[in-house]
Amino acid sequence: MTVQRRTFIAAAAFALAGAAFPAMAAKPLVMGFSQVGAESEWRTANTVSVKDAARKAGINLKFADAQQRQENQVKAIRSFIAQKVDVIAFSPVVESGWDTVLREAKAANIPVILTDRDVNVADKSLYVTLIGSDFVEEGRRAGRWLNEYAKKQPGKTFNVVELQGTVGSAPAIDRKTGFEEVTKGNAQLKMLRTQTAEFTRAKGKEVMEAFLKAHGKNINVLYAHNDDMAIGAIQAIEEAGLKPGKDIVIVSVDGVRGAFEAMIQGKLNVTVECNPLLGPLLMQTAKDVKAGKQVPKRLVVEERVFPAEVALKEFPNRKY
Ligand code: GYE
Repeated sequence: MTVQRRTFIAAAAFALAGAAFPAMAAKPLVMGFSQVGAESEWRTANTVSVKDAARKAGINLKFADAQQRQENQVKAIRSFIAQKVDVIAFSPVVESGWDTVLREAKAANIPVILTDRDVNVADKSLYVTLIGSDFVEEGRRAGRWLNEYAKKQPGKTFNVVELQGTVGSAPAIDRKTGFEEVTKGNAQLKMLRTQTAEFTRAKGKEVMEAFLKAHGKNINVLYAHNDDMAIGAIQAIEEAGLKPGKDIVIVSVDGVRGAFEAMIQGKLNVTVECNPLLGPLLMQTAKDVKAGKQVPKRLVVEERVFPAEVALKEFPNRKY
């Protein structure tokens, strides 16, 4: 037997043992993950993705749900530091207020990976990378769709209302920015009202009811920063005796199943995709970081726009 062949067999045997007994091959990596909460269909899909991917990657996941509160996230991160986890990952509920706790993680030599939402810190070395979507681009895509829609009815003006996500969160800030950037020069569009509905169905319904009370049939378009708020608003619109998707054109973001169902029923006009299936990339990145590999500061996921016309055809392909 040649040396090469012997080395090959030894390596294969080692790989096999590693596959069969991962615990013997290496101590499993421990990840502390602080999730925002369970405010939307998107978030639920994201949580499932993270948990599944951790299991498949043999990563020991310590999962904490912050119920949409920053103070809970800070507490969870401090507890991960105290437990000396290998990696901390979290989806920050809001952008600001993270410097102190992230400095504590850095002092403890624990790398931090951001998923989904960005933070606003002066010292970018406080986290390794951000894995997630380009929310400004999502806002632009929503705005571009509306520009095209308005263009088909020249001379008509459209009164727009906006349901914003959680105040101070990256997706709410960026989806507003991107949308404004592409629609501000459009004389056909007039922003009537904009208010937060915290990314939830219940609030989406409540705030839309208030909009309808104040402006009634004068509202032509709703731009919702996520599908859940749009779905809540659809209920309010129907209860007010109007037809969602027709009397009021609705543009939203995420691309969850509920949005496809609403589009198939003709109640939602378009959804801009935001991919929640970040688990596998997160686990791979955590392993790379622990192995000392360089990872890019920003990992952006690919996304599309789904108008109602393609909803029926695309529905069976949706994974969340
Ligand atoms: O769009 C919304 C969720 O941060 C991208 O949070 C995420 C957003 C998502 O509550 O539905």
